[in-house]
Amino acid sequence: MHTKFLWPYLALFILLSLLVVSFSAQARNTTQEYWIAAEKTDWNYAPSGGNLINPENGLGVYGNTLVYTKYRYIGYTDNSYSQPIPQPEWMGILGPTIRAVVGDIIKVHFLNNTDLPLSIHPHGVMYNKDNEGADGGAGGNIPPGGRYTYTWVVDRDAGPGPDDPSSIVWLYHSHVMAEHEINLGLIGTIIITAANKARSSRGPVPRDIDQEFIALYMIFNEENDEESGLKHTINGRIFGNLTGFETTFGQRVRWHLIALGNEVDNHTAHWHGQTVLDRGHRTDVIEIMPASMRSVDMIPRSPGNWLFHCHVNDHMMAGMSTRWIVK
Ligand SMILES: [Cu+2]
Repeated sequence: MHTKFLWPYLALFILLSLLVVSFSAQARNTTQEYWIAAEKTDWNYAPSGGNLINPENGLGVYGNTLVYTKYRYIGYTDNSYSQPIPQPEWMGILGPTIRAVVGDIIKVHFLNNTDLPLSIHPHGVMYNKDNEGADGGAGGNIPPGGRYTYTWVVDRDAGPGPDDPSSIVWLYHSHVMAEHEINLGLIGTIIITAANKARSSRGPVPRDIDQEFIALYMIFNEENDEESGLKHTINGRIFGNLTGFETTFGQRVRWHLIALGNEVDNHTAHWHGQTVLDRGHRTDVIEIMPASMRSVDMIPRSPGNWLFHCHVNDHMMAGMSTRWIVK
């Protein structure tokens, strides 16, 4: 019984256990904090004033009116809500992207700077009734001028499943009168990265990916179903007016595709020049329906100025197209 020889090993074992426990506890307690205001703004569906896909065709009836009042989620640097966080041009009308890693806590400090009661209702993450942002909980109806801090838990069930890529997309939107507020433009996304696939807790992006894009396919209804007011958009822009989907040859690119809206919002997102990998399957068209959330990967193989558009005939005609550029 040479117990005295065991003591150093036992001490080392205890020390290592403590390190593992404290490390994993730390990893699970990262809080991702966001300051998001809802604001009323003018929105131009085609800032160039023209059809950038087929200039000779013009904008048709969809060009009759281009600027409408929208409500948007705007991200700020802190609780003074004075410094908006700039977004890439390709994000269009989308609210700020909330990012977290499985194990994190998300805190969203919401300020309703509009004239309507609003909320933020997340998909995917775990919440209790007061943090649902809908349906009667404390965060379900924030009056004009009101503030609320939502706390969401990014548990295992909010992260990528066994067949998913290393990050997946969830929607968030206002949910007092959801159908009305979604059409107003109160839409954003949450991207959750798997725990062991993130670059770091401060930058919760997947390390096996170089670039992530988000594309919302949605028909905004501006004029009570009048055709001229049915704006067939990608991220809130029509006829190629969404710019900035730019990448370089050989980059590892992930596309997070979402749709929202009505029964006409059945979209087939199609890339020219490239295929995508969808959970092990190759395709160049991804079908999305209202509230669909899909994440697919590509490594661009051909430099070019390529179309990225909805493949539904009526939607193509109505301007649900833009370009993605491979340099
Ligand atoms: Cu479509």
